[in-house]
Amino acid sequence: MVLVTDVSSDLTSEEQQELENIQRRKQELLADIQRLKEEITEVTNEIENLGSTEESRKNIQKSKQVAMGRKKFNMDPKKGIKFLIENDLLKNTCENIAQFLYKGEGLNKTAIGDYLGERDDLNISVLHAFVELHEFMDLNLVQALRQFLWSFRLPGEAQKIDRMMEAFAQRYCQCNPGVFESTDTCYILSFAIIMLNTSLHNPNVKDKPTVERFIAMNRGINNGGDLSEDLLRNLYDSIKHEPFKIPEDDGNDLTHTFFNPDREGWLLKLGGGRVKTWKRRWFILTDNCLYYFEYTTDKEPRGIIPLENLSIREVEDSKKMNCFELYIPDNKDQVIKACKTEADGRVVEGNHTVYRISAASCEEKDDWMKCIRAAISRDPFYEMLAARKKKVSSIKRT
Ligand code: 4IP
Repeated sequence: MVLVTDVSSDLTSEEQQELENIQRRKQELLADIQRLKEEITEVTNEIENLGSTEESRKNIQKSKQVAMGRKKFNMDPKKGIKFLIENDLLKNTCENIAQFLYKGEGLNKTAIGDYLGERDDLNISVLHAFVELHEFMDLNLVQALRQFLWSFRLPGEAQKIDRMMEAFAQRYCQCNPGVFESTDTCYILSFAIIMLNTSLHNPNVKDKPTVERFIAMNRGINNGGDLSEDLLRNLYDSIKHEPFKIPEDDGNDLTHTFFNPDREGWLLKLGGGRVKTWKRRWFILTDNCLYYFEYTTDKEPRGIIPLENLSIREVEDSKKMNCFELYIPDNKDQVIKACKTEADGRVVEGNHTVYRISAASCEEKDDWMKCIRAAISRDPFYEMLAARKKKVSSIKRT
């Protein structure tokens, strides 16, 4: 066998690419072989057990039911847990359910996150038992977050994130007394780290924060005092050298996003170019964004307008009725952050300082404006975070 790594430095970039493809295919084949081996072992076991004692037949039956319970859980976490409990496959205690989720065998991490984020008393108790299973003693905050954020996928809803991160901060402080003055400090710093991870590793973020900026951003969060610079530097370096490994969201693609819109319908949009033309577009309002498509059946939008920081107002237009506009308050010349697809398929940044839109009737205009207003009302999560920051920085230290 040729030792490919010895020659890789002499290869052209095409050869290098080809080599990487071969290596990737090899990995995939190895994974397939491993899977097949596991299946063969499973089938062999089943064959061996066939016709054997009553007990082993029961075991086979049980493992089949557990597999079914896992599938149910992945489709609907609450139903899955109910099924497992009703069939005596899982004991009905928070500790046992938490253990089952913590082991996570065959479970989808998005489903685990959804279950743990629910507001019911049982789910909240399971969340606490789940967090207790994590051992954070002598781990720095980044190491603890790595472990925690890999054990499930954080759901998108503000209240859920808040509950889960609160439970995390409590557990971290319990395992590491004396590191932070309060759990709020731990909570806020955890978010600062998650945001730092995005800023440093998301290629779309151009302005990468320096360690000095990170330190400055976290002034006063330790109940009015500062955290040690060494601690913050360590955390910064750790994230810089190794980004968080976050479980893939197995179902939350664009199709999923468009599945449950706040509102959708035809509207006319005024183009952003030099020659202004009105185009009929299919608009979908969901997840705090406005998407527009050429046809209702298109999979890819022609444009996406994130609504964060935008305002909406009614306007008169000399050519069209029932118009409204999206704009940046107090900054009429600033271009709105958005993206659009060019005729040749390239995705580029938008160039609108306002988006002028016309609805077919006055009722439709009012309804669109109402829905968009509701969507752009400020992100509740950031408000919660801001409130905590205010709280910890205003505490007078004695
Ligand atoms: C186009 O006009 C369309 O109105 C585009 O809208 C618009 O892009 C273009 O603005 C504008 O020039 P013509 O088709 O007459 O050339 P859509 O993408 O919905 O087709 P926006 O930014 O509104 O999506 P510029 O700024 O890309 O030129």
